[in-house]
Amino acid sequence: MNRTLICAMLVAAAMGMGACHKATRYEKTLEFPAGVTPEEKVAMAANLVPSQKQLDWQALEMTAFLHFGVNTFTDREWGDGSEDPAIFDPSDLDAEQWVRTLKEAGFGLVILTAKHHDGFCLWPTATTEHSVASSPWREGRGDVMADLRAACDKYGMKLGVYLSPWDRNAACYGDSPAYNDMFVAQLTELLTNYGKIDEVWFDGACGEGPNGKKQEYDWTRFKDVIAGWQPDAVVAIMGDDVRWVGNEKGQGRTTEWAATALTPGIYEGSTEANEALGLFAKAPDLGSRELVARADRLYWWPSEVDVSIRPGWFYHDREQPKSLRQLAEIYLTSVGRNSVLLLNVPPDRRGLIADADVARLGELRAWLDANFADNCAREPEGLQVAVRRGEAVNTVVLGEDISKGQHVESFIVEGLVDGVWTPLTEGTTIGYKRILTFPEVHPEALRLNITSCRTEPYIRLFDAYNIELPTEVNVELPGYSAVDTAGWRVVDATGDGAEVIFDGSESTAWTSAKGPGEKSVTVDMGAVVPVAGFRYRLMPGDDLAGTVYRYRLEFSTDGINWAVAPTPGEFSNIMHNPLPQSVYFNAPAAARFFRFTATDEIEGRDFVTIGELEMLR
Ligand code: FUL
Repeated sequence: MNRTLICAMLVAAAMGMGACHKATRYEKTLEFPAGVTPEEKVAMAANLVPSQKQLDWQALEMTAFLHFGVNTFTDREWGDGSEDPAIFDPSDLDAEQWVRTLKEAGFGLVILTAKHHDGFCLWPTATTEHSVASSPWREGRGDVMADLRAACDKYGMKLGVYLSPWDRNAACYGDSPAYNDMFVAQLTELLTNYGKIDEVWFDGACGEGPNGKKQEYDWTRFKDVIAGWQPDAVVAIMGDDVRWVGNEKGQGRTTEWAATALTPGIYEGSTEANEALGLFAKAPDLGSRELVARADRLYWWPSEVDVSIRPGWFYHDREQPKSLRQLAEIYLTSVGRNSVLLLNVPPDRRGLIADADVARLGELRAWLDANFADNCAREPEGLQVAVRRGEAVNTVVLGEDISKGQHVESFIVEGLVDGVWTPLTEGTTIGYKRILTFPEVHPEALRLNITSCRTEPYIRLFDAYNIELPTEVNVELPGYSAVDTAGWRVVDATGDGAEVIFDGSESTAWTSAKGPGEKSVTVDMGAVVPVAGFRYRLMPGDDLAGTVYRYRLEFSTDGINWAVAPTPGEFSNIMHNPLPQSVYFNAPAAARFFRFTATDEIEGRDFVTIGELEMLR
């Protein structure tokens, strides 16, 4: 009997005889008893299921982030905590505009950065003066969280909070018990004063406090506080309900197991457990059979893809939203890869979602509606569907009933084309939702041939569409261009071969000499030019070793007298969001020479790499 048929029969059997089929299910976590065989482990893994709140969260599919705070007004990505609260003064803040825009675009939950790494609180907290209460906005009587709560109630939107554990303002940060108390107090205010909270988002960033000591967070206590006040809230990243996918580019894995051997970072012993299995957040394989065989425990820890609609997480006037094509692709590589999309849409200095972003979200909704409204699969029979006569198909949407676990390990989708079953596409995991595209065909029917599975499959979704990706629109920044590099020459550099940083090639990069201390490169541009900003392009490829984190840029007209350019001096968040870094000055500097000095590599390595260094005019 062929495998497809067996699976179809099993599905039918499992569906029809629900009550007879009694498997022991393990909710959220599973510990293997000593002595179980790899096969038994796989069978147990098949019965690992999500908690109800994880299921509810997964079904949202699209959730939104709002990055807003002092960085919106300083034009930075990471504030350092020294910001004057007086700069927080949105002229026209309207949380209803945020929620209405997001709701219309199809988002079901919105998460506000109630406090980012700079420590500034968007609600009037009793724990610090570094909050909206000290700002001129609404004469210190405003509360962004309260406004957002009211708007969410009005539009039927779920609410979440991002509270950064890393706090660059709190004087007690680094004095671990004292800061943990303060953090718990902040968390308690947010969880008790703003109605139902459905997601709490903790980033794992951790630094040293003013006392020079590294803060040690009390994750168990934070988790208990949330469970006490908001038991239905999922806790993301530094929590055990929702897992960071591992990049900020909007890309889920093609093989994405929600049942994973990766131990959440908040658990004691997680570092050792993950090291023993060679696992880390970005690891390509988090749940294969081989891994399950080596693991002691598994977790239902599904993936969330967080990405910003703009290059940065905060609003910057000179940046543009991603194109519709990019957003459509992000949808396919997040929701379409067994993940929940968390798309950031940062309000601007008015306190409104920018017009360009409102328009783009409207386009995204229209694209989703136009492309995924007309399912031409009909008459499902087991793992086979008929296709409406004469219909063109280039996409299938598959889904497992994950309330029974995640089972499918590999599959082939075939189409009955001109009377012949022809392979159209294939994949590994399916999970909650999997979207696959292939060259257009006109099949009479489609069938799902599951080639490898953990116990039996439970397929709940098998749809077929003919989608069209939007044409790409050029998203170059208006008004800026790179200074022509003809005649440039390296005057001095920490290591040979630095000319490649201005060779205009995306495939070359300079690696400085190795050793302690700063690494710099000095270039003579041949003539004095007005420089309005600069762009650091990283080394090509995925290897981030050598990426510059902190730097200094200096200009000179004569190569003797130097002035430091007005830059933040830090490519904040570059380790997680390794995009080209563009920095723009308020006023152009006149320069013939520039000296770029890397003061810190992202992980303190003793060398740096530069793909390209462009001066902008
Ligand atoms: C990161 C932060 O450092 C970014 O600024 C941003 O908030 C992102 C969502 O998480 O780790």
